[in-house]
Amino acid sequence: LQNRLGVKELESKVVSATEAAKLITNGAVVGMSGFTRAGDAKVVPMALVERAKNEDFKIDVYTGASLGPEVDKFLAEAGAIRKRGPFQGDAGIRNMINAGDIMYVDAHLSHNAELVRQGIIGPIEYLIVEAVAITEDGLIIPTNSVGNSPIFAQYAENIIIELNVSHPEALIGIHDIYVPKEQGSEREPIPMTDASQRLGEIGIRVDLDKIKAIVISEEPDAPSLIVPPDEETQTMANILLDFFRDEIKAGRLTKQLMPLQSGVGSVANAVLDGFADSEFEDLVVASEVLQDAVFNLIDAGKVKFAAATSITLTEELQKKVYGNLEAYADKICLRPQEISNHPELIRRLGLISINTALELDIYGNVNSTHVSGTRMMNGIGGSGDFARNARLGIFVTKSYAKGGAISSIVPMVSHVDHTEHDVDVIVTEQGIADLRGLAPKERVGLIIENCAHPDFKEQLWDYYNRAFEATGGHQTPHLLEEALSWHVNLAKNKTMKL
Ligand code: 0RQ
Repeated sequence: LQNRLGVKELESKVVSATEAAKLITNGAVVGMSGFTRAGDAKVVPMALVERAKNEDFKIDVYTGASLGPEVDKFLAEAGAIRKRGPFQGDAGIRNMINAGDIMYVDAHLSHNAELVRQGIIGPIEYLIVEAVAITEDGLIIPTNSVGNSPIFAQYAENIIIELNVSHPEALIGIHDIYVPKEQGSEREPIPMTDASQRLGEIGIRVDLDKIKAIVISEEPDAPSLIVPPDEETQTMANILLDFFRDEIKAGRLTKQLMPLQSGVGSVANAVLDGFADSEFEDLVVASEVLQDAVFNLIDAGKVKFAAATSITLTEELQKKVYGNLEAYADKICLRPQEISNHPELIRRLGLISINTALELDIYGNVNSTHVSGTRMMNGIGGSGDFARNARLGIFVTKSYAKGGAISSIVPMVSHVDHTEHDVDVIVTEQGIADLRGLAPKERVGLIIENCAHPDFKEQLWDYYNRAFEATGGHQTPHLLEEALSWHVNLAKNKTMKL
């Protein structure tokens, strides 16, 4: 513990999780660490679950992104969450959100920090943050994610630290904590022109008087749920790699490409895996989550630097990477999500961003969040931060879902997360549609012919042709009474096939 708790006076703050959990007031707004099941506070939330079983207890929970089961399943199912933001990815809390039991604010992940600064989110009574250490000079060193913890720490009235000794000390030095000042005259440009630049301190500087409790923990993170590439995700990866090759031939990219961002999930991971046996080299990753593939690419000498706000690994890779973190220390960096996802930096660095759609329409609008327009899946996460500001905003999805009953390409999306203005390229296992510079009516043929599943092509053409006819060729032809009929058919007959 000596190495982990550098400020002697704080030793008196060490208490049990139960004691710490008692500090939080019913009805409070609570910030928690954690981003995509990495670096979450775990033991204090589980003590809150116990509290909620015995008394009236409900709080608003804001985090970096999705958490493991402690909060997004057990705390939710204990009825202890009134409102949740800005991202989740667990069936437990998802079902409660869609049953109307929990209010959910699904937000761009770069936006939270400004909302905290403005007091829209808050007042935050407590931040519960997982840390690997508190240094002698009082810096809180987060574990394997940074998320929103720095901004929460700045604005929260109080802080509870879960000092998790199961995380390797080698994490110390990996973080780069830089927090922009208030908007307005105080705000300066973020001085980063290269994704590997460090701008801030190795930990979160806080007013030590705010630290009300320290709980020692050994709970490991819930491992990442990534499934390995299948034939179709592999095909999508190959299509994308060929697209990058064409961009190099056209003189728009070099073999180093541009810094890569990829969303969480199997396709994103498969795409990155695909670089391993390719001619691309000296790649830079500037993403929000570093999944297994990034570490494999560092090992293969393909990735020279990788920055993000979280490291989310499968159990097997967790063992390998954390057992040998020193080997990666000069090649990785974890930043606050306000920085990893900052529009200013995404645009300046010229990112290539790859995110996932649930469905998209014949004009290129993308729905990443709402199943059939009403039911929340996970959330927009960082996909909007990246897609709108990237040099190349790419969306991937299989062309069908649920065994072929659902077409991922529909006449009109039932919810829009990424408008046609933010979507440059679409990839399915069928092929690719490069929409850059095209008018809506020019996109239709590419999307249907290259990306739609063969079972739905005729149906899509039929819709478009009749919409064109009926509107006399409007900018974006639609039959308003029919535009969502595929979703209605799905609800009634369990298929989008007419
Ligand atoms: O459900 O497993 O029950 O069959 O959705 O779909 O194809 O396994 O793909 O795991 O990558 O998830 C968009 C949800 C895709 C995810 C989404 C059903 C499908 C399956 C999952 P089953 P897949 P993935 C990173 C940045 C948010 C935006 C983003 C996501 C399940 O990638 O949440 O990228 N992205 N953010 O059957 C009904 C459709 C469907 C459908 C698929 N059209 N209708 N169900 N499914 N298409 C995140 C962060 O920033 C933190």
